[in-house]
Amino acid sequence: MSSPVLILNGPNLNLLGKREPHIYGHETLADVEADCRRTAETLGLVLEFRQSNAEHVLIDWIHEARETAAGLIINPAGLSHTSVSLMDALSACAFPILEVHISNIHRREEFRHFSYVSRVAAGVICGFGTQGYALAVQRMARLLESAAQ
Ligand code: CA2
Repeated sequence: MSSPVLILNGPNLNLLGKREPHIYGHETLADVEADCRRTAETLGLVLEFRQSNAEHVLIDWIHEARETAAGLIINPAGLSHTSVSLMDALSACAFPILEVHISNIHRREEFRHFSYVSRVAAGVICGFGTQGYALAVQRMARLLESAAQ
């Protein structure tokens, strides 16, 4: 079986669809996972989809992914704006990394405009709502295809 694309979700994204629908919409994280799986299936990709509220758990998963994954899609949530450690873990990965934000972080508070993760990501999707995840899966398929040629 081919190596999976890992989709990681950071702190508080387990609340998606349950609070603040005016910012993040009505879809839950389970809905997002289902959407990503549908997209991945049409593209022949295998997915792993995870969420944690703990920075160290996300970092451990990134370390594990260095050995097992073909690529990584991450919504680092609030850690985007604060975590040098998450950026360092990601910078040790050889595969493509795509960053997703549901909201348009550039239209929001100043402190959300900067992301450490963007410095190590091949691309960033933000402001496309939860649809951004499936778009990132499509982009990842294209990047992996090009890398294989
Ligand atoms: O727009 C995004 O996807 C964010 O990564 C979401 C983070 C936020 O800190 C980033 O600046 C932008 C927040 C994730 C928490 O999600 C919630 C969802 C529903 C209710 C409360 C929080």
